[in-house]
Amino acid sequence: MSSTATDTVHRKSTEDPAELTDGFHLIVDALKLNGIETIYGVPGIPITDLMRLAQAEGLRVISFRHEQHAGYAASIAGFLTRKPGICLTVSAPGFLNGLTALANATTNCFPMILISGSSEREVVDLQQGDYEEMDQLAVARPHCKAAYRVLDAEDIGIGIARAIRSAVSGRPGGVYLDVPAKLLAQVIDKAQGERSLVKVIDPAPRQLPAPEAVARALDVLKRAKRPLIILGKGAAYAQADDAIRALVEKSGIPYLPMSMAKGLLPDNHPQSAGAARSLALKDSDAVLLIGARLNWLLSHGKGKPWGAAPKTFIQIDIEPREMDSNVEIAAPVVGDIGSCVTALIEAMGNNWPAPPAEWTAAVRDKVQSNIEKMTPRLKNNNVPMDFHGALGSLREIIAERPDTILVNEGANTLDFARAIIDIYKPRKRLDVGTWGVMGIGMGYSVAAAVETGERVLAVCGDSAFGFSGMEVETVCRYNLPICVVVFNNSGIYRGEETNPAGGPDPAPLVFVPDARYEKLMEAFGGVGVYATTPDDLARAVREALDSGKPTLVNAIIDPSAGTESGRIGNLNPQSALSKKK
Ligand SMILES: Cc1ncc(C[n+]2csc(CCOP(=O)(O)OP(=O)(O)O)c2C)c(N)n1
Ligand SMILES: [Mg+2]
Repeated sequence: MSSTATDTVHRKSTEDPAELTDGFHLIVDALKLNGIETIYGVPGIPITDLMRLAQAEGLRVISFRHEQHAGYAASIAGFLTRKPGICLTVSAPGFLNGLTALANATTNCFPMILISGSSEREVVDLQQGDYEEMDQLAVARPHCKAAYRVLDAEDIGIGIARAIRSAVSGRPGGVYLDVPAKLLAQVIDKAQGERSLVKVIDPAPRQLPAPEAVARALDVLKRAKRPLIILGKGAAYAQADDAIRALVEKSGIPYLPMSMAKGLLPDNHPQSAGAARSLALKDSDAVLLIGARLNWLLSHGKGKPWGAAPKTFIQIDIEPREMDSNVEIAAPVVGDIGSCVTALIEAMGNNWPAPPAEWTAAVRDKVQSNIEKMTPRLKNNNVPMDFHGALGSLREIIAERPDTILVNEGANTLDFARAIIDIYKPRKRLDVGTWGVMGIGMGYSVAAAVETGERVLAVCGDSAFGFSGMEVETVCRYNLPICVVVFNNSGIYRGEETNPAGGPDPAPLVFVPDARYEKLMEAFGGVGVYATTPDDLARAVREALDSGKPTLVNAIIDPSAGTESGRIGNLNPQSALSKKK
């Protein structure tokens, strides 16, 4: 390849430069041809000029302080738009920083393409110690859906087309595209370059379910005495909002939204079983999963949370291998969610029987009593604030402004916010997802603001915020309408632990007490607020959402209010020895 490329450069360099193009231009042209509008990344050798050119050519380029956050931004852009989010990084360390986000995107089924510059193949492959040397393609491969490298400029068009189709078709995920420095500088004939570009036609083709699979699913559902629908983030991704709502309402079946599916139907919908999750899982006899996997978040479909009653599962998913992943799926429905849900609605006909009233009433009563139990706690004015008091005021703000996108990370801060803050519209809640990863806060917030133009409210634990805190500079630099609320309980889970050995070092879970996070935002020209009461907090957040100015509210939370690992403390390994102490 290299001699051909060198020959090409040599031959072409004698011609009129107006007749020539290069790898830099072809990448930008290929992305634009395929409707890509934004690139998230961090510049440096060898991709600095690529970022410059992308901006010059009219793409929006959002330059971050750390590639992981650019990667998270790209991945959530993919979730929100169904187009692959693009993250651009330098070689080895920049690539590795972006790789966490690529792996997270793949795990969460978000379409994303990580494009990384790489060093000279001849040197890398002989391990001769090049600048930022790494066999990136091999490192990326296990962490994404597909990984490709382009070596010839005339293959850029097909390489990008392949990356796009791989990211968005079937089950979406992360794709890695390796672009060696030499490729970027390769010069070829302009007309030839233009001809080599590929516009991806129908990048995520619909996949219709088999009619017999639909009939089987309805048969199970019709016979159920206590049916339940579970909506996963795949259902939110599908953008089949009307069809999903129609199916739920036509069936009359109680539904449970997974965290990022909240808002597909408003959380105050009469069929929502959200506040009666335990009862719904335990007592249901037939469960229709729509874009939700039976992974750890649903206790693998078995064990205590699912109760003793036998369950029959119906599953709608685009990935056939998802079926029977953890338990038997009695009625697999394989296809894209929009097509599957529409097929179910059509096959239900006009006389679909409502589920037994005994069941729907039991769920509704439990929802009602749990909400009544929680309501007074949300109105408390304790100082220092507890999670309920602080989140009670944010809950009202989201109810007033349902278009606001809520980004949420932390342990207690996450688990309480998920339960307390109702969401009213689809794709308005973005959180730590399948891995429960800390650090998505600022990356997701930036992309949510950039991609939707809506206000963003990021509610982050103080530990969670720390993972991406430096990106408040990015928020200020692009003047994005993001209000960050740091739930400052001075630590991970709680802020009052002491060093058991009694030495001068603090315990590993606690931070500097009374840290002034709001000054970080002020350092870059944003608004900082120190809030100690629910009223202070509500006032500051309303002001921020009115003005659209980058704002950080440091919400002081009682260091003793949280619990170990939030709601998933049971996942901490416990040996018989540690129990004895
Ligand atoms: C990348 C990553 N590193 C570490 C963890 C482990 N972890 C889970 S929650 C958490 C922080 C919880 O503290 P905070 O965000 O302050 O929430 P709080 O419970 O105090 O409200 C950490 C470090 C993780 N989930 N992801
Ligand atoms: Mg904390």
